[in-house]
Amino acid sequence: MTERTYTENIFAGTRQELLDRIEQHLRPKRFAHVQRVEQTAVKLAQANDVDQEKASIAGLTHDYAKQRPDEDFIAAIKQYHLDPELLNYGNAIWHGVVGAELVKHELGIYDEDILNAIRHHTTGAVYMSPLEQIVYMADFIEPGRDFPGVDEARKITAQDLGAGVAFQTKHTLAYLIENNQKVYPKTIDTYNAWVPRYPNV
Ligand code: DGI
Ligand code: FE
Ligand code: FE
Repeated sequence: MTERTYTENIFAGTRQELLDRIEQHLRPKRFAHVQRVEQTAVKLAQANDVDQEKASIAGLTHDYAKQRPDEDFIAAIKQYHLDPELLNYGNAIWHGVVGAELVKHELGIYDEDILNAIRHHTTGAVYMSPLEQIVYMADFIEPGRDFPGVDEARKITAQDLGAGVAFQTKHTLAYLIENNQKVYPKTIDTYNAWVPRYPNV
């Protein structure tokens, strides 16, 4: 894999040091996934004129908290005074929204664009910066993903990042409904903000 050198002081260490920190918290499959998300995010950053170092760091850290026990998230929701409504959800929502706080306080990454990319990577958001859109899409289309529609998602995203966001949002909401799963209200807000703007996806 390409050698990447960090120069922007977003993380106080080298990329290898960041990888080592992340690896301590993830099982091998998940660790491999975040590295593929990084690669995909960096390519999308290149194509969309977005900071590649931020794309690398956000890609690597987006699932940093995914394998924490529920107690860690519940403690963090209280300690960092996050919306108590969050207590009604679970790991699927927490690992992004609450995970961003763990990335901030444990890894010392304070860049708000990166933290928002982590916060919003599962549910999307009404407003997403280009970096947030990139991490949201890279997570969905990284080369290890295999589900009906993924090739279409890759094609659409290569043509138009925002159209990719709309495609994923529609796909995810349809999946949740199909499986009788609880829909986080912000996921519906994301749908309303993005899908009607792209009538062709
Ligand atoms: O962490 P990853 O597996 O890499 O990917 P992710 O963070 O996008 O998580 C995907 C899962 O999150 C997928 O199974 C769908 C689920 N999800 C997304 N939005 C919602 C949701 N689950 C619930 N219950 N409610 C949502 O609104
Ligand atoms: Fe995730
Ligand atoms: Fe992920």
